[in-house]
Amino acid sequence: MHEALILVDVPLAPFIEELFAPDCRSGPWSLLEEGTNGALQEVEGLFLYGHPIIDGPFMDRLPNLKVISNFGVGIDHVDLAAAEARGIPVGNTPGAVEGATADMAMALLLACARNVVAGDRYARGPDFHYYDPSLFLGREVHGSTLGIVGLGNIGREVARRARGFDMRILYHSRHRKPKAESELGVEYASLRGLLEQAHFVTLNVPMTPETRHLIGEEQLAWMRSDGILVNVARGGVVDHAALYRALAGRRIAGAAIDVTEPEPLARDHPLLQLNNLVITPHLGSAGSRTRLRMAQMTMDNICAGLQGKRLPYAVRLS
Ligand code: 8YV
Repeated sequence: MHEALILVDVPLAPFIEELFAPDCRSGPWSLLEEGTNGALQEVEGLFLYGHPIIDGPFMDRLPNLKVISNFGVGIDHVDLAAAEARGIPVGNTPGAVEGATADMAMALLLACARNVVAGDRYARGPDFHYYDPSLFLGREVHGSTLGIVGLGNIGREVARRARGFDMRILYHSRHRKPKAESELGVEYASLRGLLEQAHFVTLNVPMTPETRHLIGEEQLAWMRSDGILVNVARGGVVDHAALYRALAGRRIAGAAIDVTEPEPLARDHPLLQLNNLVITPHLGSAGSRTRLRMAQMTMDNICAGLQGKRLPYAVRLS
């Protein structure tokens, strides 16, 4: 039986391995460095877990590549125009990650607002001898103002959750969204107006040339001094050097980030030394149901692509 070789960019988790179609075998990314031309010719699919850059020259090294299937919705690392020019379909996992990623935005927001991480360390440590009502005073989330930057599928899910916390919700996006405004009770604001008013700012934009360093020195200066920035989008949306300066100088109160650029950051990166930063290792979609659904969709795209069929979850050039 012909077994299609699918390259995977990081070792496959066992629950994903189980879903691999019987007529597919996975191969390690190292084949790209070590493999002979013959071995590269065997590659028919890419199963992308992390965010390796897949551009035209990369695709040209794999002359029999039939499908690129991304485990996740953000597809900024794949050159879609180059894939289209070569007739290689690209798939992702729309609809699978939005709820879990919005959950994570709220988890980070709450953790940062209410000192959950520092409180956890203290409660386990040697200094906790008696209850002190003046310790770890945070900001109440309920009744505060939330600013959502990017009211796409994830941003809307964040808004739904924030309503349960009785928050006033501002949003900023390229275009005003009157339907969402009435459905979700959100108010449009300019980016500056949003940053100046919101106690919490969540970033929910895709990574594009326009959103690179959308939040830099100037935008951080617009934020309230008691403001908290939450990033569950892509690390590149925030200028890390500017964020470091804003946090270290207490220009803003805190930040909670699930994504960085690069990912992971160098272990001695100065951001990692700050105690007003909460950081997690890109856990946005890391719910077990969500990850299973993502794996199924990624494999469904692979199977369709190998058979020359339309991908069930195809990414289209916009
Ligand atoms: C994935 C994500 O975990 O869907 C996305 O865009 O960033 C995450 O949900 C990630 O893509 C897998 O590396």
